[in-house]
Amino acid sequence: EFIYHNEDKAQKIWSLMQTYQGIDQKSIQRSIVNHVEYTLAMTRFNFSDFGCYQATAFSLRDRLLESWNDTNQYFTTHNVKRVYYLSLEFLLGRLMQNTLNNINMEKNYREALMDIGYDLERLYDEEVDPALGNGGLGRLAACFLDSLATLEVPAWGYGIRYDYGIFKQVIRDGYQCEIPDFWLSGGNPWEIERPEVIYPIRFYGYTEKYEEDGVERAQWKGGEIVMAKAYDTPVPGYNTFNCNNLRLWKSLPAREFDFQSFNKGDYLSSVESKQRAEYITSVLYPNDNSEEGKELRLKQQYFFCSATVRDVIRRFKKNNSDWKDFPNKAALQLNDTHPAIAAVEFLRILIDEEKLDWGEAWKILHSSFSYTNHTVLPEALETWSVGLINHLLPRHMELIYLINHFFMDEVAKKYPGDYQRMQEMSLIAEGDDKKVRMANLCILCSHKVNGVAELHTKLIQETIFKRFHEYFPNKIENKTNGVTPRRWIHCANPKLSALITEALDDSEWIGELERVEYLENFAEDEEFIQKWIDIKKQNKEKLAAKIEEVVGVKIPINALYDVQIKRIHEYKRQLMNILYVIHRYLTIKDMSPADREKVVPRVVIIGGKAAPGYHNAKAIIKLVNGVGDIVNNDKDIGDTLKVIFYPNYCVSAAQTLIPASELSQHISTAGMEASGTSNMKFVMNGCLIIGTMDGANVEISEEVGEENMFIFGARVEEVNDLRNRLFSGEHKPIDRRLQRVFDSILSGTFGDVSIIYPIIHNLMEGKDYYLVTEDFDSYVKAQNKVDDTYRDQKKWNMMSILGVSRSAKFSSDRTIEEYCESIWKVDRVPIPTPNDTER
Ligand code: B1H
Repeated sequence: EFIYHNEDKAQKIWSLMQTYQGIDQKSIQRSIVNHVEYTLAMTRFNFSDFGCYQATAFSLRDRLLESWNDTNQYFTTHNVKRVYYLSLEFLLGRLMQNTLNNINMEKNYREALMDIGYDLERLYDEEVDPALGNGGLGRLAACFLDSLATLEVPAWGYGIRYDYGIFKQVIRDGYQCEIPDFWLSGGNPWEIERPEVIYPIRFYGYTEKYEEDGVERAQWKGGEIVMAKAYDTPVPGYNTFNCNNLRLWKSLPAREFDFQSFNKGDYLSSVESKQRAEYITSVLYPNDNSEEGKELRLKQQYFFCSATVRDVIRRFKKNNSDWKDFPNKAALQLNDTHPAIAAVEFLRILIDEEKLDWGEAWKILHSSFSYTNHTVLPEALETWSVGLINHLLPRHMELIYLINHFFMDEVAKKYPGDYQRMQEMSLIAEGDDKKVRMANLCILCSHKVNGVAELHTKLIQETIFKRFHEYFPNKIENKTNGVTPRRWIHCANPKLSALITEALDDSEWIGELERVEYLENFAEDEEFIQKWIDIKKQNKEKLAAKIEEVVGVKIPINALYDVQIKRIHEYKRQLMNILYVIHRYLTIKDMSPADREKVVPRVVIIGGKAAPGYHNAKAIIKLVNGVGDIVNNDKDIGDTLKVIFYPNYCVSAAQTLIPASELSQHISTAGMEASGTSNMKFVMNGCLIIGTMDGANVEISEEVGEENMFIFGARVEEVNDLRNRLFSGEHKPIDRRLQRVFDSILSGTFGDVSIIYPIIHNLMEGKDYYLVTEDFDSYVKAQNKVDDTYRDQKKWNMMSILGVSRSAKFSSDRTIEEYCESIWKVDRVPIPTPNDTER
């Protein structure tokens, strides 16, 4: 960036660069081949598909860097307000196809590669799937990056460059096994290492108090230092020259030796302590919707927050001198409470290093930070023990106590004598092991807090954050999640994308999903419906081939493809799904051959990872595999039912599964799934939903119409009563069909009983927290309706087309526009596109 301070020098260097990369075939080929030769040092006469993938990725990175540099230069000279999205997870998925489409070069590259003997689609499959996230929360961050760049909002993502992403799941003997995912082994052509962007990060130590100009001040000292080094990944927008950035931090040992041990002659142990530094960013914690409370996790959080806050402040200071301007130049969004410590770090820097007074510092912090809550599950709400924070981050613990002290004073003034309320709102949960409640901290430090779907927001306002909602009535608001139509329609389902473009007679819908509304006019158009059916069929064929390859089971094409893919969790009720499948199997077994002919054939596909320590989730995986083994090999029922556990569900698998699905299941106990986002992706791909009135399903039903979905189950208002009744033993007897399913499981029909026994036993005793037994009857009825509807293909496809045409609300572009408007207060900044002569 510094070279631009000197205009002449910049001009000279630019003239040496001559121009941007050309978009003609020769230029594309030359840049790829140059990378084969000079970057990869492979033989130019015969390079593998993987080599060609790498060289192609490098050539794309070159192009992205042009717009990345221009974008950052422009933002800096115009001193624009930027959004910073802080997240411990970014579940990006593969980048090549998305990059090519966003910069509108897929066709050019396909032809250029074809001409030298390479097939672009095969190269796509060479890319590792970068999986630095667990599930919905991490994928949401990735969709947001795509929309932010597309909407030309100046925005950077900040996170951790884990060496190991989420584990790879393999199934052995029906059990989940976890394989470490060292995703960097083949190199990462999309990132740029920034050895010059490094920050020292302190851990442990002590605070020293001193006086300066009559003011008492504090300074954090001692402890150990670990270095944070930046790695940047360009984030191109769709159909714009703007290119944003994702900056991920890696931990490194500090360069100097620990001279104390060195002088004692203990060279080896001084090197050992350095190696510990590198562990910090080694591995992503593989829990979705639950917290482990491990010291290393807190280290990860502080490590990345400190580096990020310092980086943001450095950028601010380059162009600004008055701290009061900070909130007009930066909006920091906390993706759940995982980066909560960033707020305290920011406060510490303002007070201890920048020497601002408390009032000023608090105001700046509060006007620039905001927080998104993603769950109401108690096991996922983060708390950290006071002892641990005090040990690892002593100064931060002092500041947390100070924040709490001022806040409790305020609450006491407003509600004198209401100790119950003070206890609930305190940042500290009292007890033998005192804990800091990170959500309370985030709410206090933020000017806005948001839930991720209407129902979820209402729930946090009325339950977990009730007191805060009373206290700050305008703080908590809704921002319904969304997904990017670029990856989830255009890339994942190119044939559907082409059909929509043909029907609308232009492709602008990809950047403005509102336009798909027009498809409604085709919902009863026979010719259009036939094309619609053909596309689904081709996608099903592709999936069937994949399943045969990875699972070794041949599945029929003419069956209804029924899919539930998400992390395995009891609240998501994969168990209810498989219990129904067993019921269906037993019912078909009972039938005469003539009646079996009339059954709508189904392929039930279940996929998802269980957290490695989550025994019940693992038991459910084992059961699904056990059912598959029996059903898929039962000659009596033939092709009327197949049950597939799809291993290692991940973003790239979703891109094959979703376009091939006809029915998808979103069947969480009402009130437990904050939003769900795959439900949106399925609707966009013409898949119908069977689901409960939970999370974003509620809003999907408002948009597409309840008559176009299969909604069932207890509503959120009923859940508590039903649960209490079950637990008090007042429940009605188990449904006889369900009892038969239990009996068949317990008799060993589907393999080893011991693992699943406690779960089934509890259900029979009424210990059914997730209301599986309660919702079963209503679920069976909804499933019957699915079959009846599927028999009427015209009706089914009409519902499918209507779903797509009414899915616009669920584009993350809409979500991001709302965040920009009411939380971040940032504007679009389109950067000038280089003109044709420069090209
Ligand atoms: C969601 C998480 C989550 N909510 C803790 N909470 C984690 C909590 O590593 N941890 O400790 C990781 C993840 N993830 C999901 O967020 C919700 O369950 C979905 O309903 C929602 O759609 C998604 C995005 O908002």
